[in-house]
Amino acid sequence: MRLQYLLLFIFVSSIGITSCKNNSETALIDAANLIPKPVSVTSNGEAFEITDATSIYILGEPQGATEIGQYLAEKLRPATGFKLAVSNAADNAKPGNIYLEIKADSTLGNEGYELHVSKDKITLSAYKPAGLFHGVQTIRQLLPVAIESPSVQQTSWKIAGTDIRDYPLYHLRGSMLDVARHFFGPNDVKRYIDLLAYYKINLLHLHLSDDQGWRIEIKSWPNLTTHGGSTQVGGGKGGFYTQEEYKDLVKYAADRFITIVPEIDMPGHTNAALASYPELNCNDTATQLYIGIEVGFSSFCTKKDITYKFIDDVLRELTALTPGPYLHIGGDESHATKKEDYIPFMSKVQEIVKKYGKTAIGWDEIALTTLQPGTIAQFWADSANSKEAVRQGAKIMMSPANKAYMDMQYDSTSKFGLHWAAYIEVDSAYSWNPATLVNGIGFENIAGVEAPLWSETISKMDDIEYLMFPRFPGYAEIAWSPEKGRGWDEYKVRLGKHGSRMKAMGIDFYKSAKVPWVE
Ligand code: IFG
Repeated sequence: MRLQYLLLFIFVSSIGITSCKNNSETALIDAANLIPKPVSVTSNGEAFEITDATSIYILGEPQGATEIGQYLAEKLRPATGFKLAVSNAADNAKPGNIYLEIKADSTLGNEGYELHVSKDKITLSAYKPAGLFHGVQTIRQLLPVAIESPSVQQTSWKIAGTDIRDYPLYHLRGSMLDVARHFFGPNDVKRYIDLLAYYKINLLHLHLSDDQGWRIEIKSWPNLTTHGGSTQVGGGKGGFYTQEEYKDLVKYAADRFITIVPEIDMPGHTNAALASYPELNCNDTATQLYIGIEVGFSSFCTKKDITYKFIDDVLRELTALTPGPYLHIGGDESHATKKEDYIPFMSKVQEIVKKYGKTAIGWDEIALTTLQPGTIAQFWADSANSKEAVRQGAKIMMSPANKAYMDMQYDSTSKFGLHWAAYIEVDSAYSWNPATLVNGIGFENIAGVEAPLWSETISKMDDIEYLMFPRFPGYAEIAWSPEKGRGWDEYKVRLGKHGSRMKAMGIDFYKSAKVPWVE
């Protein structure tokens, strides 16, 4: 009898070993759970291992690929402890290495890439450097979670053998950070940029001025920051970016293929400026600094010439700080500005933006004016405004408050956030299609998708991460991945496994009960 049990034990354990080996391979492939989901992913059953002998080679003419190779090495070195030298190579013949290549395949577009992982090598190719950069984010997500550790981890750095061809659905994929209600210093903004880059986002809209604070140094109007930047919601000390600090943020973002879009909100949401300069007020009397969270009570004096000189000076200095094509001129909630004054005002401001060679973006109320060719209307609440913008031939940035406002509470128990638009749980944040949400706004009318984060109720990076995650990966997927086949039931499983990556990156995310989290 004992012999039979022994034979049975040997048989069972042998199955265990083989299936364990197979499990480790399938685990590698499942470990991807890539977010945003690529256009096409096939596995080839192989696996590549990054070792201390692995180098990163740039094939052919670098054309900007070298910097991406160095970025990849910087992302892999802390957890692996490997040297990962970066250099040029004439061919990809040597096995065990990572090859990056810019190739003349325009079908990938400016941000697409191809990634081939075999047992011998990893080949990442793209039409432009931005595509290589996005491909690097995919490599990070294909590696074991431990790759995001800031210190050396003892594990085998295996990547499932896959062939990926990937490119974005929408051209503009963004987020907005409100640094006016509460000020966030340069290091917080750089962390925010790193998080955006990980999800293949290419636009960061900074809400630089509002009733509670002016956050960007304007040399021709210094009181804007010395006085207007001196406080914030709740009365804290506020703060602002010097032009040097701001230039550093613009470069940090650009190095990660993210364009910064600065917003000076006007004619409403302007109390910080009105408190800084009496002459900007119709009664020549400066207002008091404001530390509450009401909206719609302030307005530039649209009848005064000095108002337009002020705006010209501000937009001139901002243009010099903005290599990107866009200036955001706000235009929302101007309840203290008569409509007959608002319309010519926003027309004049668009003319100033055009004079400085930039393209204007404005909240959807801007459609009350005649829109300059190229002006983008940002849909946040009023579909009638956005349809008017479409009628004028303008493109729409989709930021529906009841779907994409990350400052909305998840539910009534959320420790931060508001709920005037909606409670937005993770499933609701994911389950919408920008191209069908508003009738009259179709795919061809949409410039992009942006998830704003207003900061009335938050003041620290942890608070930002609580509201931003786990909803933000879903917005990134809505903006990047094909709409066909996208669905919450499939996505929630990927997100559940992705939780360990967010944890490894030190993201303080809200553990929504809607998601089947996997430790
Ligand atoms: N609406 C205001 C924001 C902010 C927001 C908070 C827009 C365009 C409510 N304007 O959204 O300034 O207060 O959820």
